Formats: sequence, C-alpha cells, structure tokens
Amino acid sequence: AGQTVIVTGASRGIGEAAARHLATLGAVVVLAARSADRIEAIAGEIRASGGKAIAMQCDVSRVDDVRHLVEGTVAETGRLDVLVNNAGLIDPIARIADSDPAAWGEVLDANTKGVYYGLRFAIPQMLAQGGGTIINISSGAATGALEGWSHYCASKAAALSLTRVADKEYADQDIRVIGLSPGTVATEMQVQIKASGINPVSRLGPSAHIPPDWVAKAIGWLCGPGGDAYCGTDFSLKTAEARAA
Ligand code: NJP
Repeated sequence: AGQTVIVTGASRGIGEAAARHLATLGAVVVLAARSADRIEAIAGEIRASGGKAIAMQCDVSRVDDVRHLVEGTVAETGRLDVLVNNAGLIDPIARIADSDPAAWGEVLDANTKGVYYGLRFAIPQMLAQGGGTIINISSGAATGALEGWSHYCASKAAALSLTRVADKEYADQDIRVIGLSPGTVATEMQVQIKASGINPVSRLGPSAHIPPDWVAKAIGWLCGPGGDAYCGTDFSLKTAEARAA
C-alpha cells in the first residue's frame, strides 16, 4: 500500500489486469502504453472506484518516452517502488524466410530494448530510494523454439538475460529483478497467435488459456515478500500450479 508502481502495456490484457489489481492493493499505479485514450479511461475507472491511478502515454521502444515515463512518475508521485515491464508484442508471426525485417526489428525494439530502457531509468531512482522491485514479463519462449516466433523467442531470451544480469548487478542494493512466465493467457496476443495459424499453441482451445487476473495476482504477490525467493529467475506460473496440484 502507498507504493508507486509503473505498469507498461497497461492498455489491455495482462497489463490492464495488473494495473487494476495493484490499485486494489493500495498502490499508486502509473499506466503506460501507446493507446492514450485507453489508459486514460482505465485510470479514470480506477480513480472512480477509489484507487489512485495516472495515465502516461509511452512507446517503450523509444528511449526518451521511457526516460520521461520514469521522470514523470517521480515528479507526480515522489517515488518509484515497482516497475512491471509488461509491454510486448508478437505480431506479425511468420517463418524466418517469410518475415519482414522491419517488423521483426520492431518486436525486438519493444520486447528487449523496452525492457532495457525500463531497467536503465528505473534502477537509478530505486538506488536513490534504497531499493525496489522490477518484474519483467517473460515467456516460455525465452528458452523455447517455436515456429514463426523467431523475433519473439529471440526478444524474450534477451530479456531473460537482462533480468539475470540486472539482478546480479543490484541484488546487494535491495533491487529485486524477477522474470514472470505466465503461460498461455487469454488476451489479444493469443487471438493474433491463433489467427496466424502457424504455431502449435494456436491449436489449444480457450480452456487452456488462463485469465489475465491470475497473472495480475501473481504480480501482486511477487511485489511483496513472495518475490524474495525468485530474484534473478524466471518464475513460472505453470510450475507454481503444478506444485500446488
Ligand atoms: O498482450 P496484449 P498480453 N510501447 O497484446 C502494449 C507476455 N506474455 O497482455 O501500446 C508501449 O493483450 C500494448 O499497448 P498499446 C507478452 O509477451 C503473454 O498477452 O496501447 N506499449 C498492450 O497494452 C507481453 O510481454 C502471454 O498497443 C506497448 C500490451 O503491450 C505481456 O505478456 C504469454 C508497445 C499488449 O497487450 C503482455 O501481453 C506469455 C510499445 N511499443 C507472455 N507494444 C500470453 N498472452 O499468452 C505493445 O508467456 N504494447
């Protein structure tokens, strides 16, 4: 409660669910995404139900946008306790020989450089405050090989490396950097995967998809004492379910 949390990619899906959930836990939530209308509307709904929320337009693939997001958050709320690096994309899905090099690069820009930019600007603020938590939304694709997903797999593998290096560099200064692999979540991203018709994952029915709210609750738990055990690792929701079963 009372902590300031930035959630990137908060205009829909996992990020929207995380922003709404963290607000119910008492956090001051900064919603970031490119779709300004959408994040303004969600922030307004959170405020109307008694929560604290601010919308800040941000394209995480642009270094100055992420710099301004962190600076703006500190200017508005006085601090930054948690960064959820959630923004990400997978479209267009194509095998390597059919892929568009520019579109391929855009996925790397958002999924990998976006995570780096978040770390780059959040960590100095957290060091000045004496600590903080950064949760990078990872994926099984970080360690897997999935047809048509060369951009996504490469981007998530690189982001996982960033998670591990950042944790090693700052763990002794109370900055926790954690990866969270949510599994197959019912969001727009899964609609795009299904529409591509390429990946085996697309053949899974809706019952195999977990709701974004579950991921949001895991994010809330990792922000608290639960996160201590998972610094520098990729926490898998599937593994957690398997343990609980
Ligand atoms: O996806 P979706 P999810 N700058 O498509 C934003 C990972 N994941 O919620 O900018 C800023 O509903 C976009 O907002 P907008 C996945 O890789 C998922 O499923 O307004 N924001 C929107 O809010 C990703 O890292 C599954 O278009 C940018 C959001 O990102 C995270 O979970 C499985 C942006 C995407 O919402 C959330 O994905 C898994 C940019 N440049 C990992 N580009 C799964 N769904 O099954 C995009 O293992 N956004």
